[in-house]
Amino acid sequence: MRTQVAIVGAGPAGLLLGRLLHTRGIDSVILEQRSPDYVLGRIRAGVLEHGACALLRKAGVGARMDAEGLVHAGVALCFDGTARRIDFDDLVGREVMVYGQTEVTRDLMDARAATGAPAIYEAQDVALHDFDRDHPRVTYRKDGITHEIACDFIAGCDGFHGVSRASVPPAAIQTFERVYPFGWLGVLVDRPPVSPELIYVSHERGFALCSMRSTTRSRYYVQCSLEDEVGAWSDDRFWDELRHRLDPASAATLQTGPSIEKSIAPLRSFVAEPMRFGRLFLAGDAAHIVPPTGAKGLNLAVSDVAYLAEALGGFYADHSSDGIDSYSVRALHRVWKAERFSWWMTTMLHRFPDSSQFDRRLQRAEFDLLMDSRAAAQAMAETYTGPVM
Ligand code: RFL
Ligand code: PHB
Repeated sequence: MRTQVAIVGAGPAGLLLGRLLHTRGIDSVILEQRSPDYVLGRIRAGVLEHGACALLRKAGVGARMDAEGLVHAGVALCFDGTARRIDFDDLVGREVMVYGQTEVTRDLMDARAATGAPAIYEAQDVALHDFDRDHPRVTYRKDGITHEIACDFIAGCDGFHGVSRASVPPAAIQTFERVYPFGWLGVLVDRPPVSPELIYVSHERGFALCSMRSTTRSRYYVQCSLEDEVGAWSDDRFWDELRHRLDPASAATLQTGPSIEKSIAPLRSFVAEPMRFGRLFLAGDAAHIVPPTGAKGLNLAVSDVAYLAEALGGFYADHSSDGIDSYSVRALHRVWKAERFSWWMTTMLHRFPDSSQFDRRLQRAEFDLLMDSRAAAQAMAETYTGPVM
């Protein structure tokens, strides 16, 4: 088989890249190691920046998001029981959309199926070859048979544990990492959210987050120990812990119920530089990870592939390599700003095992600055809602 761009991974980065290339008349083949149901079963991000929404609309995959997504004009921050609102509309005139990653992925899968463009699921042993030459190839095994795809470029959109970044010779890549000494225990529940907007909570007992997927389905998180097992957290224990950390008004109105999903995610900051190696490009979690506190993971995947599609579009339409030559620098400029924001939100709101009362007072001072200074709140709102793409 031959294609212009071989895309490894059918998460949001790979599927959206395929869609953006299609709208520019560029062929692609997507290779995914899991089944469609497995990909759709992963509960992950929930917040789309203003610019990510605009891009999905432009790519013709925004209709259901606009019909079913929830526009949020602010978030609440709660520190030791006192909750205050950050008003995005007033501060920066922009909003975010609460629309689950699962739904974005489903819309992109449906759009790809409608075009008939190939997406090969349950592809095993995907291997990348010759991306340092003019004619790269990707091989994979399906139903016991080995296949080869000849291509012009490879897009590594296969997440943090994928094969693409791992295929780069170690001497050609530099990585930067911080692993946080705690995780997030997440619960999905078919109950209306405790508040119409997200609440980010900092409490002596640890961080918590009240989010949602719809007006009837909520997503809640509490900071937990990395040693914790999901099985040790009964639903009752989870709700008790969440109530403890919330402000009194929210704790009193929280509607609890049986969890329909419960999982623990570790928190990590990670960046690989550069994001291009000859004819291989990395995009999304394959190149970088942020802790979820800033809600940036999915949004970075979207902006990476927007830049990459533009770069490849320039190559095919105008025979210009300017875009592909500047892709890595352009993407990393945005990535590091999101890394800083996600690290800052994480540091301000979580309880660290070795933290002192001095550290806690500094966290309080960060919160007070956001509440007292319009400039500080504006900087937070600008970064949370995201740049205009
Ligand atoms: P994905 O979504 O991980 O998709 C990568 C795809 O590549 C496939 N794959 C392979 N395919 C072929 N061959 C191989 N060798 C392959 N290896 C892997 C995988 O099966 C998968 O389908 O990366 P992408 O597209 O870059 O999208 C990034 C986002 O998914 C990610 O940034 C966010 O979901 C991060 N994230 C969260 N972000 C938020 O903003 N808010 C959250 O609440 C949030 N929760 C999360 C998260 C990430 C998590 N992970 C990765 C552990 C919770 C979790 C558990
Ligand atoms: C979520 O809804 O899962 C979510 C929302 C905001 C975050 C992280 C996760 O910062």
